[in-house]
Amino acid sequence: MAEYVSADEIREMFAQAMSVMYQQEVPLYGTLLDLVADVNIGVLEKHAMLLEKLTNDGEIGRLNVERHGAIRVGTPEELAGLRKVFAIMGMYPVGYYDLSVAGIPVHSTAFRPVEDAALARNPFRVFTSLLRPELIEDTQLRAKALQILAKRSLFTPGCLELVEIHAEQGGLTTTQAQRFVREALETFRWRQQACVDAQTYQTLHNAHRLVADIVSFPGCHINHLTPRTLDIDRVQALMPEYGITPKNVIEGPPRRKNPILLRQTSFRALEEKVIFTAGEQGAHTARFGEIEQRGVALTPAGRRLYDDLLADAGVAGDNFSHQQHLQNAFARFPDDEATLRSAGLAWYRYKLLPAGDANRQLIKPEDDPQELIDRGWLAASPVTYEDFLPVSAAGIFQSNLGAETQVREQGHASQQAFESALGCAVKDAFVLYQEAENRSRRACGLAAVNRLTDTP
Ligand code: OOG
Ligand code: NI
Repeated sequence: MAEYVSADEIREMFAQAMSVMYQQEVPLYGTLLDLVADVNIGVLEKHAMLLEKLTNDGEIGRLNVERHGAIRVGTPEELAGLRKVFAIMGMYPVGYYDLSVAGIPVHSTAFRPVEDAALARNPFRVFTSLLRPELIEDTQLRAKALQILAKRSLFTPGCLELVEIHAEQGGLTTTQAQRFVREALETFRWRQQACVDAQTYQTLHNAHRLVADIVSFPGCHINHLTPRTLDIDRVQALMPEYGITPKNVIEGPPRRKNPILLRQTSFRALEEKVIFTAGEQGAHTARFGEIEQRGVALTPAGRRLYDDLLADAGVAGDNFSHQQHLQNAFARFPDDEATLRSAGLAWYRYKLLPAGDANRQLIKPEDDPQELIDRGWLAASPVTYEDFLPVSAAGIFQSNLGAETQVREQGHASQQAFESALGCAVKDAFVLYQEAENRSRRACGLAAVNRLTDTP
C-alpha cells in the first residue's frame, strides 16, 4: 500500500499556507502576529510557572501555530463540499450556532480536529456560516441571490479531483497532498473581481451587508485568521501602539486566575477594491483581524452558569466598565481549580505522576481524584476550550459589519436544516470534552463520569 500523508499533516500544511496567504492579503494581520508573539513571550518570561504548566500540559507546542479562521457560504451544496475538503484535513463539524437571534442571517458550525493528539498537533479551526436565504425578506432579491449562487463553483477542478482521489484511495500521497493544499487554498483567496454588477451589489448590501459579502464574489474568502494570546487585555491595550484600532469591548468572560472558555477582540481591517462585472469600481469591507485567549472548557452546568452571569453583566459602552461589570457578575464563578473540579464546572485531564504510577494497584475507580492530587499521585490539567461562543460571535460579526447593521425579524434556530445541508449531524462539543476527560480518568484507573445532565 502506498504511504499516505496523515490528515494532521495536511491540516498543518494548509493552516500554514493559509496564514502566509492572509499575511499577504491583509498586512495588518502580520502586524497582529508580531504583537501577539511579543506579548506571549513577555508573559512566559514573567511567569515561569505558567511556562512550566503549559509545557507539562502539552499546550506550549501548539500555541504559536494556533489559529482559527472564518468563512461564509451561500448554499447547502457549498457547505457539503467544504465538509469533504475539511475532512481530508481531519476537521469535522462541531456545534451549531444560531446567529439569527442577533439579526445575522446565517447559522454556523466550526470545523475542527476532535482527537487529543490531533488537537495537540495543530488545533486549526474554521468557523463556517451558511446563509439563510429565508431571512432575506424581499422574495425577488432572494430568488436573484440564489440564482447567482447557483452559478458559481467554490472549488477548483483540481481540488474536486483530489477529493475524489482521496475517497478512492483512502489517502493522499505527498505530491497529491501538496497539490491538494494549493488547490484548496484557492477557495479561500480574496477576489477583487465580483460576480455581480454594482447595482446588484448595492441591492444585496441594502438587504444585509453579509448577504452582499456572501453572494457577490466567486469564492468564500477567509474573512479573518485569529492567533491565540496568553494575555488579551495586554494585546487590547497595546493595539493602538501597533496602529490597530480594536473593537470597543473584549467579548466573553472577564480576566481570571483560571481562564475559562474564550475571550476575543477584533478590529476592522480593510476596505478592499472591487471590480464589478460591468467594469465599475467599488469597495467592500469584509475582512478583519481578531485575537483570542482560550481557557478551560466548561461542563453543561458550568456553561449554564456562564450564560447566566454573562446575561446579568450586560454590555457596557467601554471596555473598562464592561470588564468591571463582568468582574462583579462573575464573582459567583469559582476561580480555583479544585472547586472548578469538585463542583463539576469544568473539564480536566488527569495523569498519573510517578508516585501514583508506583501505587497504581491501590487506586480504586471510585477514588476522589482531588485526594490523589493532594497526595501527589495525580496531576490535572485543564481541557482547553476548542469551540466558539454564540454571543461573542454575534459581537464579532456586528463590530465588523459597521454601525448600519440592521436587526431584522428573528429566524428560528434550525439545526436540522443546517445538518441536512451539511450532509451529517454536527458533533456535540460537550460529549467530546467529556470523552477527553474520561479517557484520561480510565488511563489512571479512575471511573468515568457523566456530567452531561448535571444542573448547576
Ligand atoms: C464569523 C464571526 C465569528 C468568532 O471567532 O466568534 C467568529 C464571521 O464573521 O464570519 O469568528
Ligand atoms: Ni473569529
